[in-house]
Amino acid sequence: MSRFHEARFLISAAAPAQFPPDAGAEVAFVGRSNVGKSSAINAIVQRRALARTSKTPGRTRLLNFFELAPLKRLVDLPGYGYANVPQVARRAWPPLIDACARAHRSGACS
Ligand SMILES: Nc1nc2c(ncn2[C@@H]2O[C@H](COP(=O)(O)OP(=O)(O)OP(=O)(O)O)[C@@H](O)[C@H]2O)c(=O)[nH]1
Ligand SMILES: [Mg+2]
Repeated sequence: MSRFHEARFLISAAAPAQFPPDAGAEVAFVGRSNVGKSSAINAIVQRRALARTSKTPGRTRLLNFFELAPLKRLVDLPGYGYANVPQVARRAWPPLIDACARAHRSGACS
């Protein structure tokens, strides 16, 4: 039984302005495409499809924020490296991932 039975999807962000308010604790999952970032989130909350997964690299295309409990969030990021998605979408990711990393370095998140 997961400790996080109230886990819920919060928002998909395509730009830093859409990130939830920077309060509380947040853990972001960053890594190459298809390594199992979204699956790791599902394993933590013990749900099959809270975060969407796929056998094909490039499944996660936005920053998906999940709330485990009030002010405790997980963030599922698009993978870097190979991704079977249009160039125009891929070019948007590095600045988004950088913005997320900067927010995490700011100290408000952990
Ligand atoms: N063997 C094995 N396969 C796994 C594991 N975790 C995930 N997978 C599989 O790896 C594939 C990719 O999983 P995802 O969780 O979608 O990977 P991701 O890192 O979120 O991928 P992107 O969203 O493309 O960046 C799926 O087919 C999963 O079933 C694991 O621990 N072991
Ligand atoms: Mg994913």
